[in-house]
Amino acid sequence: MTTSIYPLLERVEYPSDLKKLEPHELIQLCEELRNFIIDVVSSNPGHFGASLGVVELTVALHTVFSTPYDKIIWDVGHQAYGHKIITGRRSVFKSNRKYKGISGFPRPSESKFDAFGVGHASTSISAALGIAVASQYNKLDDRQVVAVIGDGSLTGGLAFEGLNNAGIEKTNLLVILNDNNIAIDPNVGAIKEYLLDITTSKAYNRLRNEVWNLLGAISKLGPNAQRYAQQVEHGLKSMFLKQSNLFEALNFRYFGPIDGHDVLHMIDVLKDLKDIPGPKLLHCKTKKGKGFPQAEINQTAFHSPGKFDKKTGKIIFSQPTSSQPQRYQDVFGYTLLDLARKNKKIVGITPAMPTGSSLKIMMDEIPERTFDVGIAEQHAVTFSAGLAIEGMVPFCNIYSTFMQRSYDQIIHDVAIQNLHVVFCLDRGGLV
Ligand SMILES: Cc1ncc(C[n+]2csc(CCOP(=O)(O)OP(=O)(O)O)c2C)c(N)n1
Repeated sequence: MTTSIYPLLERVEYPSDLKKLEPHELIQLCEELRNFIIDVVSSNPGHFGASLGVVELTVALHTVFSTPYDKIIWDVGHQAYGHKIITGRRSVFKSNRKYKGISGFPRPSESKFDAFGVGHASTSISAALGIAVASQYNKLDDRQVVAVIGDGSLTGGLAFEGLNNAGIEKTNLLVILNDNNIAIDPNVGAIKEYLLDITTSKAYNRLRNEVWNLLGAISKLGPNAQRYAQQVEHGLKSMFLKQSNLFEALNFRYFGPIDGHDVLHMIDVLKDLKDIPGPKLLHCKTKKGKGFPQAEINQTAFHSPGKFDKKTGKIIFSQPTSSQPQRYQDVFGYTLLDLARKNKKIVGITPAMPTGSSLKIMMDEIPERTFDVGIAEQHAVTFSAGLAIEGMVPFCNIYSTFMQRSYDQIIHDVAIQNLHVVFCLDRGGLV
């Protein structure tokens, strides 16, 4: 008789099966789910580190919420492999990203558990808000709607347009901030520093813990006491936190930061949050690549590593060999560096893709003339226009598919003003 290496995972076809598991089994399930992802993605390449980082979050969400009635919207969707595996697609997961196989991203046409089609960053909050408002209109008042967004995707303006709107809508939207302090390359910008500040601020966390404990203690006394506790908590937070917390200032109730790898604690917290009305944000700290040492250390390479040896972590064929032609992006990167050495007005701009676009080659040698502006293609183009109008020569490098975000900026801010911005598009193939 052979024993399975995934005894619990094989019992979980759908999220309803999670609800039958004991707490210690949920912990083991997370380990099996993680190993299953490592096993399959090492030989059938795809996104990797992001899914490992949200294993516990995925299990906690599907344990607490009643999907597909409740809606989980994954931002970008490159982290949703665990979600796919425990929502009926374990047996076909080996066909991930293959011809006639399943998609590497959530697709509503593929599964009713995929609440929204994704791929481009920063859409989750707007989409979730739309779903929440429509659900309210359709009298589905008990439906829970959750957006899961990474700290990288939060740098996109669209995410803030969503937060700004959600803060005045009376829906019970829950935004989960999956904060791992990295996008593909290290995350950039003031928001990143802000998130680090609130994670490490002792005074802030003491207040947060006191409020949270108070809420927990009183809520055990019954529904009226719980409502009272929520008012107290809200009052306290309004008083102390509104001016010091970005999300509170946007009318969100901010919870956390919590350990996004403690599945049982997350289940408790999510259960509590279910009963708290209005827009809420739960700040979870996670590690990208969690559980696979090489992916934890080299997070950029293991974002989407291609094939790798699951025992040694060695990436197979990640670099071109001498017999292979140089990669398009490297020709671009070295050529730009060459030009920039000769012309001091040249600057390089990338929206969060320094490694992917090889702008990193110039960044390493001339950091003062290269700008990673975050996942913000619209801003990248208009920022370039501003540089150009002052006589700089911006090389604005954007993957072709993400350039779609900036059409208006290309026309309105660059072309009509006849500004000298050099656009460099790559990944223009058939995907
Ligand atoms: C509009 C857009 N620009 C760029 C990308 C490429 N991209 C895919 S994932 C990613 C990083 C996302 O970072 P984060 O949201 O923090 O998630 P993590 O991978 O860290 O879990 C980027 C830049 C994209 N998907 N969409």
